[in-house]
Amino acid sequence: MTITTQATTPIPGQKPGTSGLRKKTRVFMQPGYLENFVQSVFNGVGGIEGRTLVLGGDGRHFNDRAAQIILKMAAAAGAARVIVGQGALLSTPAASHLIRLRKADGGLVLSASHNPGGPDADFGVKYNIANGGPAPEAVTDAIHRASEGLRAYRILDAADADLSRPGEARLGEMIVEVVDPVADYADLMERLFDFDTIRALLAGGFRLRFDAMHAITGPYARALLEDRLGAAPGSIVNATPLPDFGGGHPDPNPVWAADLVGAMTGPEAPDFGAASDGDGDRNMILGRDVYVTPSDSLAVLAANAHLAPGYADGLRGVARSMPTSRAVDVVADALGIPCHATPTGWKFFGNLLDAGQATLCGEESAGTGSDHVREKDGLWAVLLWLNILAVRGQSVAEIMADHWARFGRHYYSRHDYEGVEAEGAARLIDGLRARLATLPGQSFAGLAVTAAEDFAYHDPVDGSVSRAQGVQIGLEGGARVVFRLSGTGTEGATLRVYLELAEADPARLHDDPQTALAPVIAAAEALAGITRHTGRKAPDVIT
Ligand code: G16
Repeated sequence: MTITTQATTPIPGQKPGTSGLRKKTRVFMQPGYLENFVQSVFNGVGGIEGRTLVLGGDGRHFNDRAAQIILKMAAAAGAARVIVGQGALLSTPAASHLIRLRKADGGLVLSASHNPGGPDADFGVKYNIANGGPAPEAVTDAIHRASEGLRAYRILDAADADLSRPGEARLGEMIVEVVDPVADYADLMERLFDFDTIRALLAGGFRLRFDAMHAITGPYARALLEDRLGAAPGSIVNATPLPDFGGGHPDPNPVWAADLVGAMTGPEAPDFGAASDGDGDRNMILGRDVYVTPSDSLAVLAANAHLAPGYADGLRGVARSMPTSRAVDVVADALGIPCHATPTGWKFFGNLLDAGQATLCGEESAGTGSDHVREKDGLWAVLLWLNILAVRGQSVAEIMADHWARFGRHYYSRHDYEGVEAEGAARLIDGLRARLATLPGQSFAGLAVTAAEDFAYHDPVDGSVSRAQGVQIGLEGGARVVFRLSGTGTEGATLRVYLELAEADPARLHDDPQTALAPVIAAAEALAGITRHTGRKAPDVIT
């Protein structure tokens, strides 16, 4: 078998964002585009000769072809072994676990996460490091630099590897090891949670509905919830992964998982509902007639994690992304453990988890996880919720009411303005940045500003500093608004406006969030001029 060295030129924009490189699928399918990026990854990490990598993806359009190209390039680069999920499939948390379990040097995950899939939708490639977590900024910067100087890529001239069944084969000198994508991950879950107690709950008539959104978690949810825990057949819906996610948008929020929200409404609804995203790292939690915001979910999990065997010794600390509500801060205070605030992006949790400074982490963007892997983990959150529900013997609504009564409620919502003109979005953020020093003391729509900053993160473990991570503005009465631009979109800019109001008054714990937040929403518009800068009168997505 021969190795071809293909001359190429740098392709602008191959800079990994919040979570890997995400582009339109057709961009990735252009001759040489994927190859340039993969070679830049290999070069950026100092070469992969003799190394072991993990490879898999969420099954979206181009997943299978991309996997074959990557295998041939890894072989050409001298990798010793690539461990691939059968069919080139692996959920993001399962990939993270496999990297750790097999002590691999890193891994490539093919996914654009919650973005739609298909030839006219999105594709992505993420590189994870040896701890199983997303590449930190130093590594993504090195990859980007490598892409800017790329002159050639190398690829083995060989037939496609057979990824259809578990086993080992050679591709050139490299071993391709195909593994069951589910088994190791399911075993890990069984070690963390009390499966007997959950099994008893489900046998006692507790009904659940898990919506896999035609994405990667279908086979994982079937194996865990139906096969190992005995949930009634049919509890998992949209369980077959499809290359275009059935034409849906595999983002588990009330907008894109509206079917599930509908199914969880009314007296006949199941007791528990959940969904996960394209690559299985996000989650949405629902009870009958109740939606749990991701920020609240993190707080409830932190307050109750000790009820699961894997966390029986308590938590060493918790971490949330800066825009995530401060509900978990209140729990951490009560538990007497540290609470860290990091920039958006799971990669920022890696050091805290490795250093044992945090056990649980979470984000407002429907991500929760722990130190069991180095990614957020949708099914893990579902199982921890089930474990808590089984031990406490209460409904989701009762658990939420208890939680708010004890810790107060943090009303929370995120307003997204998607695909807006990039210049207008940048002007809005820059305009706020320029006025930060003068904002405190001024009032907007009747609310006085108490603090204003452009969030910068000082990593307590490696001392690195990440600046300009979002404009955070404190308002009187325990309110807060954060403005930032998404790092995961593929068209124009997406402006995210995060709105929060802390409420301790027992008489005001059960209002509609948009109503409770109305003054904060008005203040956000007055502060930033959202309509003026984006031309939009209302957000595209409210979560
Ligand atoms: C990714 C990151 C998350 C981040 C989310 C939203 O999630 O891993 O840490 O919170 O994007 O980021 P942004 O606000 O920049 O769009 P995923 O599920 O897409 O990998």
